[in-house]
Amino acid sequence: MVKFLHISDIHLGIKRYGLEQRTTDFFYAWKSCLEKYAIEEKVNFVLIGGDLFDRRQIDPQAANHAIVMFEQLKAAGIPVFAIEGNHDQRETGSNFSWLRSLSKWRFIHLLEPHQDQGQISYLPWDSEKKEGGYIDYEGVRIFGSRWYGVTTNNVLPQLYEAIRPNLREGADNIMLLHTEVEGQLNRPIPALSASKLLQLKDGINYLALGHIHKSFVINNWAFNPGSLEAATIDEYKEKRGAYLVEMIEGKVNARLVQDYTQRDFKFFDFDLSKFEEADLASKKLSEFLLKEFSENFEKQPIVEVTLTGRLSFKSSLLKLEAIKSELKEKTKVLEIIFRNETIPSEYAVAANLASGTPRSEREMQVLKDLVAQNPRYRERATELANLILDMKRLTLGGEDAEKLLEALQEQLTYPKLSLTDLPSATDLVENK
Ligand SMILES: [Mn+2]
Repeated sequence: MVKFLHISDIHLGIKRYGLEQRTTDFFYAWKSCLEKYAIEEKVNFVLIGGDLFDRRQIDPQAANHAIVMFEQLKAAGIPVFAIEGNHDQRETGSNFSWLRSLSKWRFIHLLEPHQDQGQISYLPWDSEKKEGGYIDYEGVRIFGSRWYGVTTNNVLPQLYEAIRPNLREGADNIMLLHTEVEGQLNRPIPALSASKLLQLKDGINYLALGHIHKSFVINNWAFNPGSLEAATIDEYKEKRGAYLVEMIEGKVNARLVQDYTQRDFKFFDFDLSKFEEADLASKKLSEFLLKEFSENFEKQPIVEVTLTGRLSFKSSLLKLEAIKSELKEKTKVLEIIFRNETIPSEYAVAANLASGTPRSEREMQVLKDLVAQNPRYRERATELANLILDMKRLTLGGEDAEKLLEALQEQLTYPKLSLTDLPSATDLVENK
């Protein structure tokens, strides 16, 4: 039996929100995950499915973050088998990458197929040169690959043809692959089709995937752990982690483990519809957030506030920067991000009408929305829109001004409604 830890997309050296803590968050996720699930669990080896680093050109801190843990793994006698991802792969035409260097320095084994004039072949690990396409660890053979991007669909059959003669009889064969997989991302880029992927199943017992930042499993055979930390707020909401795997004679028992150090995120929606002006809205938003985070949080969360509703003022008038500073000063919140999903007052008129809506309905909706822009009349928007239409009809019917005024006064039963707030009858006639 072998026991191993499969991780991917660690993105060491990542920078977010200009916060030093965000960079170290990714280090702590990597450190705590390896300590808990590799060293304490006494795994036989660790697999890295690509994107160890967030970029090709890393800074010294990111190199430290990587090497500190490789030293620990080395001391524990746990080898690391890795491939490059799209973030940290070598530059086209260059023979150098940080992963190659780490491999030469004996921190990891970077597994790369040999490529000569477009022909892919696999060579066994050369412990002198510290390079190779596959490597044996006791009863297991592990194959590497590269990031092929949009060409993955074309390259995969060639890759498989190159692997096939090298499959190890009577052993468990593992392959590392950094790729998009069809159906796992809602992005309009050509992803690897599931049927192409399943071709590898003939001979490969465990496909160790990387690249997509959420976990998924295909046929208890292809495993994608997702990013260790959340690179975006949306990723925080996804199920991610590492796979702790036991394998006996091709039988895979993989467990997604997630109980390691990660930054906490909090989410709120805040509806701004009911505020007539920006100062009050800012004050209420600030009060709400200060109350929410008044207790001392052990963890310093990153907070995302989605602003919703229909605005009665320009959103730029909200004092978001001041709210941010105050919250960060008075509470343990690490960072606050505002997501503006409000409907600006100037775009809120008849915005959702289907094409082909009859003119009468369209007119009614425009009037209702115009009236509703003023919070004082919002609740009575339908009633007042009808009143305006009545006035228009009477005007077009040739009623004289005196009669119109009478009719208007009759219907304006609410004392707070003043006539000057309504469009004049002449305006309506001119714009018909
Ligand atoms: Mn990637």
